[in-house]
Amino acid sequence: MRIDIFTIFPDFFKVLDVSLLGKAQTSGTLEIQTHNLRDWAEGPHRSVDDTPYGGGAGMVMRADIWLNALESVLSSLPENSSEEHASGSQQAILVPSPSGVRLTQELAQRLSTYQQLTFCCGRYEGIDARFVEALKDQEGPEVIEFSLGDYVLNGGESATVVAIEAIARLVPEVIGNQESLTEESHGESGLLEYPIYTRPAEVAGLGIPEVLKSGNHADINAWRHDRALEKTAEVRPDLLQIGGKARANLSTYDRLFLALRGYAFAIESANQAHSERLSNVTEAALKQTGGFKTTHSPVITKLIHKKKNYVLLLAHPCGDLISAFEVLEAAADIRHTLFGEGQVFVAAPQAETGATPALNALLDAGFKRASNSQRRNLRSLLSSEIPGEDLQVLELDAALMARLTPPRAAASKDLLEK
Ligand code: 6GU
Repeated sequence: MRIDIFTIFPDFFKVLDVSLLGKAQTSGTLEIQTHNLRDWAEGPHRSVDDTPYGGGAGMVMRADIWLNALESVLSSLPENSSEEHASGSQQAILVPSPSGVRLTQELAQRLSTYQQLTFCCGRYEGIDARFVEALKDQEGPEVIEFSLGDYVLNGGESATVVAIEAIARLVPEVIGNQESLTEESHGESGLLEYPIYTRPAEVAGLGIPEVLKSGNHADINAWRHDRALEKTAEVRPDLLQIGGKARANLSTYDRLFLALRGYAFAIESANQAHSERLSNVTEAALKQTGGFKTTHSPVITKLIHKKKNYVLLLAHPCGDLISAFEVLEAAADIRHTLFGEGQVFVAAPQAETGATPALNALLDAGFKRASNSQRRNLRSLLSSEIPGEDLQVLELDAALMARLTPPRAAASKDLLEK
């Protein structure tokens, strides 16, 4: 990959000569060229800026100087033909700006397949708008104004270093061990990364989770998955909401895991009436809980400690848990109405397929211990509650139950049993 950087501070980019990116440059995997914008400026001061039309604070970088600079360097590079386009040999011009599109892992991933990238580091109040406008008008490389986040930097240099690091590390050969890329935060699952540990076994009185010393990889993966879910729900609940990156990958288990920890989810539904009812419930739940992170419900805590065998998930028409609260209420209701102690049923509507076969299968498979009248009751309760909807059953063995049990439930166990 070739990278060209235009800046009035070429020295800024010496940081790219160290560590992995330095090595990649030495080996030839990465070629980084910096260009001093002042080389295209005229006059004794080689000034590149002027005062803004319309007035206002600060100075604006001149579009003509920028266009000349890019033209003289980019014209010497190989063309961006459509054939190359198909084979991934593309070019892009990247302009750091607080008003650009967000630099995400997806964007970094896409750009890492490009052959050549040009970064244009503006300073002061930015570059005359006609610079980007003219570039977009020309037939030539794709132009992307990008931003790191909702804050303002003094110039594009530091943002460019960040972008280059995010992009270049995804170029094969730049990072020796490509496997280390698969499980990190913002990776495929969309979840944040689980915590990691190394020797010594004790630091500041803190030990290592036992499971990580067990050598049991299934257990270790399960533990890591659970911690990734918790961490994401705690610090980035937006990733789990509609449109969030982790949303589509959430399994039935994941949804239940999160619901039991009090994370309520917004709802999407094709059915207007249903959708409204569910939204009201969710809203109420969110109000009661002051956000996504809710208190732990005593109802579910009690249920969890009753050593039950099954969880019945009544999912929403679109497969979502309605809200922790509705789930908890339904769980308590169904259990009290229909079953004896020793089983827990967590409920929430769902509807990709017809209800009846699924309900029958559920009753046959999951509720063998229920009496016929209990089954009839369940059937009518469910069908009045969620007409025509499907049901999902999660059968819990002891191990799954242990994973699902929220830590605070464990802590308050004694209290609740009294
Ligand atoms: Cl890419 N540039 C500048 N100047 N400020 C920023 C930014 C970029 N991203 C966030 N703030």
